[in-house]
Amino acid sequence: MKLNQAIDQAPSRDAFLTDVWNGLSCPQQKTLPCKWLYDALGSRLFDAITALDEYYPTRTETALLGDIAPEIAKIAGVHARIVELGSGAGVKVRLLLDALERPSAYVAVDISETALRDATRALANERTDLRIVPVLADYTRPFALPSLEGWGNTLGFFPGSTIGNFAPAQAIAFLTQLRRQLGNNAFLLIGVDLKKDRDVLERAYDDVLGVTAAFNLNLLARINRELSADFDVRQFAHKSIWNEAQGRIEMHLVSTVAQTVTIDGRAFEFRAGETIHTENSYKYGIDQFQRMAASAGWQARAAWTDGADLFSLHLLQA
Ligand code: AVI
Repeated sequence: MKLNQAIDQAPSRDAFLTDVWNGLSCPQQKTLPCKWLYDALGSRLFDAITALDEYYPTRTETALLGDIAPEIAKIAGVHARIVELGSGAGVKVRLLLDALERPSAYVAVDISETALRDATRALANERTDLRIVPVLADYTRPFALPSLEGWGNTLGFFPGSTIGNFAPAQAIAFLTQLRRQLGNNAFLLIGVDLKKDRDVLERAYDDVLGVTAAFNLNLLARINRELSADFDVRQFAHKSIWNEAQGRIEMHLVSTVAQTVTIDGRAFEFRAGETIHTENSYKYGIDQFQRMAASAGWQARAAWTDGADLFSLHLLQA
């Protein structure tokens, strides 16, 4: 087994507390950064979301990736090393690893320690030939990538349309940072959810089983667990809306009553009906995304969509 020791750049409790205090102090609209949705339970709930009937992105992208992996493998060439941002359960990367000719390394970057450990251990048991480097880090902030010698191409992999969770300006900054980190001539394979019917989108983020609601509400439960807070989670409700003007799904937590919540000794007032904005999920047309990638210095090499035009995969080159 060639599983390296995880490189630990996990965010601290202080960083979490600062984000929560700052986000809940905004007078116009309370907000919380969506990256904090992914503690151990949040990551499991997200995995459950990906299996829901209403949540089309994961199965659509996985099927599309299965179809195009041989094409990607041809372009990436022999001994490529994959760097995956937000590796999660590591399901999709197996399709790439299976298609690539003798991949030399797999660097898995994730913010969730349990997801990273479980996924890389499982993969190391299956792929004894592969060097696997887990990096525990918040990739939305500058972080160090291990230097990997060897002569294969670097193939960045950022599936799932997680790029949609950044505001457009942040997405450009992130893609620029990634281009510098991955290096000259590196490739980036990135999944991007497409614009579509409001109904389909809203159902994908408000499923009948309430899994997405639990995923969203777990953020408050996590704040209670980790930041000595006293949210009464029952007094909040999940809401998702398609914001046509901004081209994004928004997730909110609605305070159903007027209430005061204390977080590590500091009190926050909520009006009845006031919301905490917890996530944006931007959707892009093909050209629109390629223009955004170009302004971050990436060249579009190819783009693929599924038959129903639900989801796209883009291959970019630095
Ligand atoms: C991780 N990310 C791409 C998901 C999305 O679709 O924006 C997160 C998610 N939020 C609710 N459901 C899924």
